Amino acid sequence: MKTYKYNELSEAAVWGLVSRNADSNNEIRGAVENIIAEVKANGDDALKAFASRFDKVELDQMFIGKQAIAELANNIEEDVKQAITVAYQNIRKFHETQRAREEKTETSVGVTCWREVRAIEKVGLYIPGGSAVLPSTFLMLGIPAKIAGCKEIVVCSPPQKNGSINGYVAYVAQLLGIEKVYLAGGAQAVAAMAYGTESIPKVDKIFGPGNQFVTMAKTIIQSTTNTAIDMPAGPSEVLVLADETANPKYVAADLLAQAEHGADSQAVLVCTDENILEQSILEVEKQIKTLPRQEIAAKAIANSYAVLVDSLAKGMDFSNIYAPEHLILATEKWSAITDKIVNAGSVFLGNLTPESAGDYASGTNHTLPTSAYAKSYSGVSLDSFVKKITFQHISAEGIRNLGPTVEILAEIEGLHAHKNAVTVRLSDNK
Ligand code: HSO
Ligand code: ZN
Repeated sequence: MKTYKYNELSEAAVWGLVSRNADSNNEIRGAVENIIAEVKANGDDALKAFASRFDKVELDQMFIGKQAIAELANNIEEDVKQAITVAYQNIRKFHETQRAREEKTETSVGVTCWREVRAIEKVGLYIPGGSAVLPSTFLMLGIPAKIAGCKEIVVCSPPQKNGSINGYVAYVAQLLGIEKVYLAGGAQAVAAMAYGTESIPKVDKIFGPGNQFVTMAKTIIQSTTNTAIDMPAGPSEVLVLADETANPKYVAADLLAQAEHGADSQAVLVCTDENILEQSILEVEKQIKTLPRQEIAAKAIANSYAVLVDSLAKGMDFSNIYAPEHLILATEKWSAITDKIVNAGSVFLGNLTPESAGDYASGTNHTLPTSAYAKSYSGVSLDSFVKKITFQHISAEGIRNLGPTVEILAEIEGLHAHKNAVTVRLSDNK
């Protein structure tokens, strides 16, 4: 891992270091546009043809139903059932707290304004199944969708070679009370949920991570259909901010947990202590050899780097410019610096809080903004599955109070019909 000294870097060099995934790949765009057009034109037939071509499976049915889900779910190991249940309960508990209600406000006498929450009616969840099957992502998306009260939750996951879904994914479906999982993966699944096919319903918003094809499809349908997406998603990333109180073994393990996600993942170490920095890099080299996904992790590590900083405050400056999806504060002094965090998707405090805990089971959501979108986006939460509708009621006294203000403002904008909508009421309510 290449190491830089923060105080020797020019501003341009820092921007160079933090910039990632900016190049839009036109080859991918072209291929994805073709897939979308094909699904739009030929529905299920196109999905079956793509399943044959990409997933190497001939589908006669587009989904796995309740009975098959129950059988698959039943066959998984007991300890896994228990682990999934613990994660389910913690994620549910945390997301339940996001139901906060807002008060009604009388903005001026007789004028009352408030917001009410309504669930997005139809949501589509994309559960990846390529290089890694992610039942945890199903929990992270399915739980807030259920709490929000979304009427229709459409779930797509690529079919396995046997034409079915993974048993762990089935177990999560059962816990969530979801009775169908559609067998569609990649860009074609996104297209199916955006346009609808004979068997897959069109949805209002699509959620979930995926490879570059899935991400490109989400980006395209967001601007070409009225289906929304959760957030622009790029490769996963972590920034570990460490000092002399960090444990190099833990730091390395956290960097590698990120690196094993994908060759294009990034794991950045920012450290105040030269010795801890060097030891952490040595640990990465040691631990990587033990990993089944070491080839993927090695590519990600080659695409990663370390930065030596003079203080935790300087490290936090760098982190805020980077705006990491995950920020780990590998220091006993974390409480002194949390208020300096401006840009991050999710934060892990202290030496005993690995990102893996949040990835799976502590309760927070692991669907987070990447590629510096943490500067402007939040991670997925209950809010992502609802709309907040504003309401207002104006009484006779209220229109007498506020009416003249509206009339003047309508007048200066030259919008006389607006003004008149008030005037006709005022003349009846003197
Ligand atoms: N770190 C990923 C989530 C994940 N990790 C799923 C393991 N499984 C993005 O936050
Ligand atoms: Zn992860």
